[in-house]
Amino acid sequence: MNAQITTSRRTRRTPFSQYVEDAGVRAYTVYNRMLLPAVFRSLEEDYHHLKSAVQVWDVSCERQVRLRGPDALRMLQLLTPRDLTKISTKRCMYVPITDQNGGMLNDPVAIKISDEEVWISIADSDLLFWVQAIAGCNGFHVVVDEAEVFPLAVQGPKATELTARVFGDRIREMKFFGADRFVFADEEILITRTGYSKQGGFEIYVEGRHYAGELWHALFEAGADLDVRAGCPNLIERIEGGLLSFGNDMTFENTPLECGLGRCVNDSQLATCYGGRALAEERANGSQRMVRALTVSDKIPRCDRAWPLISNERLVGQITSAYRSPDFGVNVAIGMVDHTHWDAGTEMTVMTHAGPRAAKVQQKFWI
Ligand code: THG
Repeated sequence: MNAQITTSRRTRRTPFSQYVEDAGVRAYTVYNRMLLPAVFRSLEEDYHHLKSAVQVWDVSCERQVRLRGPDALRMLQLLTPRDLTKISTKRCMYVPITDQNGGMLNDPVAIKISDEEVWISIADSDLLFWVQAIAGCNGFHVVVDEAEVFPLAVQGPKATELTARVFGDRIREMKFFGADRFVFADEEILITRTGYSKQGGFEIYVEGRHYAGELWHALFEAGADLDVRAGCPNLIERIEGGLLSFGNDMTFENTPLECGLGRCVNDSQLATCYGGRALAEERANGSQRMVRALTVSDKIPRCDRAWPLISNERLVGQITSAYRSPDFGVNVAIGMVDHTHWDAGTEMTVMTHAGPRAAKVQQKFWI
């Protein structure tokens, strides 16, 4: 493509956009109608740095769909096939949200704020409308809105050290998907041990815009000797790690079982949650297709459309994310593959928009 995307009021800026630009952001993408940095130096340079140091990410576009009222948790449990018994103010959960057919509407992180409040930290789809409609049409005692919250992620092998320097050593005691409150600038701030990378780290839920600048600068001052940099979710690292991207690797045409999220589909919920009946049937009969890690041969163009997977002149799936991995020396890819062709080692042809390439199903993701 030889064109640029332009910005306007619709491509919402964040409290950190100015700092991200001062740090030299080279490309943005749009996520939930908000700016999300995509590249700083180069995808490859950002990748090596993420895997060796620590980065601060403006992930304000992870919008918080907020449910407030006595029915908030009961309603959340109807929205997802995952059993929420273990959610608490100290533990958040990854919860696929399904429609009446079991199709994926979003794959957010759900955070319990109190007995009467939850935040759904959404991926890139308009979940707010679905949740508002369900609340409004079923008489739930819940008010649903988008909170004025702007998450900032700290990711990388040195993320714990940096976050502890700014928020205190209690950070080090948090478990994966733990949640807690920490003091900064006289504010109690929610932090979770989550983030869209396999390098580990935290997400800080900045409420309002007033202390955003102070926090950004505190992180960069505290991390100077750690080579902290502004960064962003890295396409290569997240493919290696098998982190799915909603709208790319799955849509409402896929179920969480097809997405490899069977661990988030609990039988106890299937009689009651939206789409539960379809999911129970799929579990009983077996899925028709599933997400797979694949490699692709030769040089490949940017994967900005689905690439058909072909075997014996038949369509057997598609690749939806792919990029050359510097560490593994192959093109790493994520695809959805029919049951007839999903076994590890199966070879087929992928029709990229620059021509056919050889594709091979892998046993697992790389990290
Ligand atoms: N953090 C928060 N909100 C988010 C994201 C995030 N909203 C948008 C997007 N990312 C949602 N998608 C994901 C995808 C994967 C994970 C989290 C959010 C993730 N997966 C773990 C893994 O695959 O290793 C395991 C999760 C589990 O099984 O419990 O972390 O990143 N706040």
